[in-house]
Amino acid sequence: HWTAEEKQLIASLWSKVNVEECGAEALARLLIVYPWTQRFFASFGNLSSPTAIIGNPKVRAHGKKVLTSFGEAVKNLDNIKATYAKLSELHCEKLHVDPENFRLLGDILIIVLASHFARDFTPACQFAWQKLVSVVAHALARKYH
Ligand code: ZNH
Repeated sequence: HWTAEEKQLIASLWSKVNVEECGAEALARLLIVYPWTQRFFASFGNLSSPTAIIGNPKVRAHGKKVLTSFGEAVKNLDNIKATYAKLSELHCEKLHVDPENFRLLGDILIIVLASHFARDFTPACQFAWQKLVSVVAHALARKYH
């Protein structure tokens, strides 16, 4: 269900993304803008202020891990459900992350990409990425019942 143009827009933007930088920024923004998401990361140490969150090495490392994993969707656009079957189980059964949080993180990722790649982030590019973060959120939420 992807057009050739959408695939191209996604791949070309992704090729410019620094997963370490953008992953760290996206997760830090999630924890700052939606502070209740901090409860999943009690083991990450000091999350007491925006500065602490941005400077927290565990937040950075986990942000990179999550965005790297997001890259699997980019590489497997036609097979996203299967790609995240195991991760969906993990988030549902072990981590108990409310799937609403996948949508929140997706929206934040869009903001991070738009702010880093303003010129490339055309409305058509945004459309393709909104679609992608929505498909990823659905795939991750799939094993919830
Ligand atoms: Zn998550 C983990 C991915 C979202 C929470 N994650 C994780 C991992 C991965 C991921 C890959 C690792 C696994 C293993 O180790 O095996 N995520 C992901 C993705 C996404 C996500 C792709 C989207 C896009 N998460 C999310 C959210 C949240 C979360 C939104 C909340 C808020 N995760 C989580 C946790 C964990 C994880 C808590 C665990 C951590 C530790 O280390 O402990």
